Amino acid sequence: QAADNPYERGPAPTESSVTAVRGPFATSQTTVSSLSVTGFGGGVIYYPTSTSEGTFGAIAISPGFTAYWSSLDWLGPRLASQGFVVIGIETNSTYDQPASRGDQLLAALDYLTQRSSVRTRIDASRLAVAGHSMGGGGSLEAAKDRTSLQAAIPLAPWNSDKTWPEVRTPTLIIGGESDSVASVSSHAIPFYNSLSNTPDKAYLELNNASHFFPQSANTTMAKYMISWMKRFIDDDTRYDQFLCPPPPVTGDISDYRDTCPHS
Ligand code: 9J3
Ligand code: ZN
Repeated sequence: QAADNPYERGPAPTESSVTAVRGPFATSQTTVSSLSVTGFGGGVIYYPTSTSEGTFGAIAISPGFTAYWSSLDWLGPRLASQGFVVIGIETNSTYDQPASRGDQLLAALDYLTQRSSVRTRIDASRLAVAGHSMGGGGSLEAAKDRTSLQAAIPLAPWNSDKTWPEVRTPTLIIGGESDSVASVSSHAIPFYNSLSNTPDKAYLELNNASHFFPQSANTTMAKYMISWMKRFIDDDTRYDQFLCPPPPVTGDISDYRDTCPHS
């Protein structure tokens, strides 16, 4: 790791490394039974197998309404292999609303850093949340409730609360241009615009994508998630090249808004 940033993990990134199906770290995984935890419904932890680079930042991810972690599980190894401990959660009920999903994401982070079998592998000061749909709305709820979070990434987020001035966490919202369940005009874009106290924010819109884009492996989505998590969980400015200047609005990207340069 570089002497000037104790949080950097892994080699210098390239276009090929941030778009790869797997990053530089070999990973392991372990299932968390709902019976062994409180405040959320268990899930799966993915983590870099090696401890030779020290501790890692950690990310909790929630699925959407009626969905299970299995709907997003391609993200577990994808993110962990870049140098993060990831917990994909099950919710207490698949019908839980965004505010509850936010509380459950925070309970999962507390479990991960305080009680889980991988707790010694984690830097508990470097934590993030993400989620799909009501889980994305939940990631905004979690960031509102815990301003110490280092990054949030709502994916096709859904929430009846349209205003998020309480959030202080660097937030990347990813929306689908053709989402007819949580339309970007009623959800992702108003949420982005309302993040008035978040110095670092971005809005990535995926061309022609439906509400369910996070449920299949998506290279563009993964590239920007990895870059945002690295930049703000690890303070790793080597990833600024993928965020600022912003990508051109062409091909897979139908809109991109940002606050470059990032602080
Ligand atoms: O988590 C989601 O997929 C939320 C979208 C939804 O079904 O909202 C209807 C109330
Ligand atoms: Zn609000």
